[in-house]
Amino acid sequence: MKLYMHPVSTTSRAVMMFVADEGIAVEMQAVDILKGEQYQPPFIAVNPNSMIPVLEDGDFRLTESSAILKYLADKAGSAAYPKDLKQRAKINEVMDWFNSNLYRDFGYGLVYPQLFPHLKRSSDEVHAATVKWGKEKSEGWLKALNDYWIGPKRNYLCGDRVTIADYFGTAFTTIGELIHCDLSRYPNVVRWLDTMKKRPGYAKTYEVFIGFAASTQGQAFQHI
Ligand SMILES: N[C@@H](CCC(=O)N[C@@H](CS)C(=O)NCC(=O)O)C(=O)O
Repeated sequence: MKLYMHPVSTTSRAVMMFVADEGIAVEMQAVDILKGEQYQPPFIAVNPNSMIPVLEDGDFRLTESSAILKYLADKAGSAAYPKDLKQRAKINEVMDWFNSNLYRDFGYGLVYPQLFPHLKRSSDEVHAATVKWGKEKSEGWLKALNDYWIGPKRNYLCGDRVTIADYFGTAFTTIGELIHCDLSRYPNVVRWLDTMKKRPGYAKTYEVFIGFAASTQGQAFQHI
């Protein structure tokens, strides 16, 4: 199998860390999204959406990080995506929550427009309003993540065992590190991230991401 990815990409990191932890044999094919390789014809032929990650398994091709994680977990028979209907439904629920709520406002609202020139808005006024909206909405989602989805008792999002939702959610929640967010007012989130960062696949998967975050230190960001 082959994964089109970039080590800084949020949605790639979700899949990469799971693959690393589970020891799934996947060849990594980097797509330089920081230089616009996703908009060039060779990659558009792979994914007309110009986005990573993309998984290839023989002639089977799959986009969407959530779908890729579920496919890989099922293919590997991983305990991180149990077959029980209700357990699985709760994992799907929280993954949908991250993908549609937190990612939209934290990633595409607050963080990405401040970091990536092609996502900066066309006027200063629109840009500032986008970032302000993203910040306010992200604060609400992070509070929900802290108080409801994780809460004071759970070690992982869906109970006491790691699931694919945790790999997915970790990738999205760590986006804030790129603009040096301080999540200390969300202690359950910090505790859960600390737990995830102790997993075997974290250091290798996040190495380039951590370096990228270090390179933005000292820049003036609107952040939490
Ligand atoms: N819904 C997609 C979103 C993928 C996505 O946002 N990918 C980003 C990297 S994290 C990307 O490829 N961005 C390219 C661009 O913005 O030009 C998924 O979950 O896979």
